[in-house]
Amino acid sequence: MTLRASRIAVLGDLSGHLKPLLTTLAELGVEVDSRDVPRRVTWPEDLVVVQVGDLVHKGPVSELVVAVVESLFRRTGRWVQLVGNHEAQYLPGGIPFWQPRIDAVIAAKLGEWWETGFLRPAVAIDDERLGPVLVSHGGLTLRSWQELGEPDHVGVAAALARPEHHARHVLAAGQMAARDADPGVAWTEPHRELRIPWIVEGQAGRPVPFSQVHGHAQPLLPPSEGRGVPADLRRSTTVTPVGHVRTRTGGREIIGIDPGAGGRPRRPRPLLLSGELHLPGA
Ligand SMILES: [Mn+2]
Repeated sequence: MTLRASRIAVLGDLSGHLKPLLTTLAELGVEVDSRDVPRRVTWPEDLVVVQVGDLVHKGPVSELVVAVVESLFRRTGRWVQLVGNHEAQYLPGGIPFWQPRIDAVIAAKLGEWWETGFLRPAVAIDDERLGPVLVSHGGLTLRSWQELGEPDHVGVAAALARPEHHARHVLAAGQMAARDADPGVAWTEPHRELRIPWIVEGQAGRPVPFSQVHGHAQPLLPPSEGRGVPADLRRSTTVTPVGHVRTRTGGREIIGIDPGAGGRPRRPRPLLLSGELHLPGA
């Protein structure tokens, strides 16, 4: 299915915090009748929200965030939910890594979302300014793209939606979970696993096929900056006034939008795109 929208608001990690979500929605013109799970929602016609995953853990109200997202989707149909590594822990084949676990009923809800296809590995966007864009939780590594047969952004989103690719290209953990394997999109580390290989590709004169938008971790900012950021990465990267981290390579951009919430409520500043949103398998 393809949706056209003049405002495709790509929203970063929420990490168990509800207030920052409600503030951001209000700024986008969404009206809800409650600070809890809304019963009535007034949603601007030109708006679609794509949330990049990590709804749960760290903050105080993971279960409530899941319930609010479900309500927004059911009442508007204009919410697209991607899978983060924190949701992945509750899915078949996901790696259990975080304690305490969320309530079992809500965890089962995430499993239902995955089975019905509401919870997605990635979506593709044709944006009026950026051109082709792939949106996922952590970003698609160069190696995964090559293993998938080097498809375009719509082809990647379609491939990742297929269950046979979930273990290797969606749920596999890399260095952030102290694993050696090349990570799937729910787990990609933003420096060495994502940006550096794509920068090398661009420097080699090979065209980078699409731009990417991801949440999951803040490139160049704490806590990952302490790991030693190569000069090439610093040179090609800009941090915008709202905290988006934009790295240029091969005529494309890799844009990190995780607000770095962690234990503190931080407002996810949406990246506003405009154009066509491709939803595989729907
Ligand atoms: Mn994450």
